[in-house]
Amino acid sequence: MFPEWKNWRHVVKLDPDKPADEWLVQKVVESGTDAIVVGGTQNITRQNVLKLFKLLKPYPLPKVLEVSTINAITFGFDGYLIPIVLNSNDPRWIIGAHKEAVKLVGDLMEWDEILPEGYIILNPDCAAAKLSKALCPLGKEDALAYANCAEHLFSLPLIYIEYSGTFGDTELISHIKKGTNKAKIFYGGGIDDAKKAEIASKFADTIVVGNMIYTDSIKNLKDTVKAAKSTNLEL
Ligand code: 1GP
Repeated sequence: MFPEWKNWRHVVKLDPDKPADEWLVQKVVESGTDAIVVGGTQNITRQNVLKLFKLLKPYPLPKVLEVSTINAITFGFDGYLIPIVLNSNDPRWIIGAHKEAVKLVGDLMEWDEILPEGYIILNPDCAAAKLSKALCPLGKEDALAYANCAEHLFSLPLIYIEYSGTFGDTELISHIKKGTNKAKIFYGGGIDDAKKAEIASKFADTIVVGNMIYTDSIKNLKDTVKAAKSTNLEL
């Protein structure tokens, strides 16, 4: 079963392409974050995913793999997130790669370990936007329309507002949160201190921190967790 995820307020995303060691993993685990997502866009190989998995294995925290390439699927995680890039201009990232993966390894897949996520990528400069040819930037009405398609047409349980590398437009995030009801809203991008974590946690069910782990800002990690957990959603 995919771990219980709907009450997660704070998640750390670890990139297999970036250096990690026991010290870093311990910092992440001790921060009090709700879960660890292993995922990235560039140079994701089975080897570097496995390396991270081994470092994380001793800890009981939920560990899920966000699958961006079939070549790096590694068994043993507690669950698997499957991104569907709603605003991609290339069907490969909406259904093409997924269909190929299911054709190849569908027989081995435990479907109840899988959680699909509807991505809306909003920072045109991030690697995922370039790779998926994301149609962005977007106005808040277009972004909400994608989110509404995700929940009402495709019944996706999770919408991921992705600003990777930069802090997003909080009015847009709030607009999506207020205009959706069934899907949970994940937000990621540019969070590196408690203030940004607090602001994002007002509008997103779950905040995702990534890059700060690999910079000096890791010293703020615990505070981002505290901020996320002590902030109420503004509805
Ligand atoms: C990346 O949304 C996450 O997929 C987090 O973004 O690296 O900017 O924190 P940052």
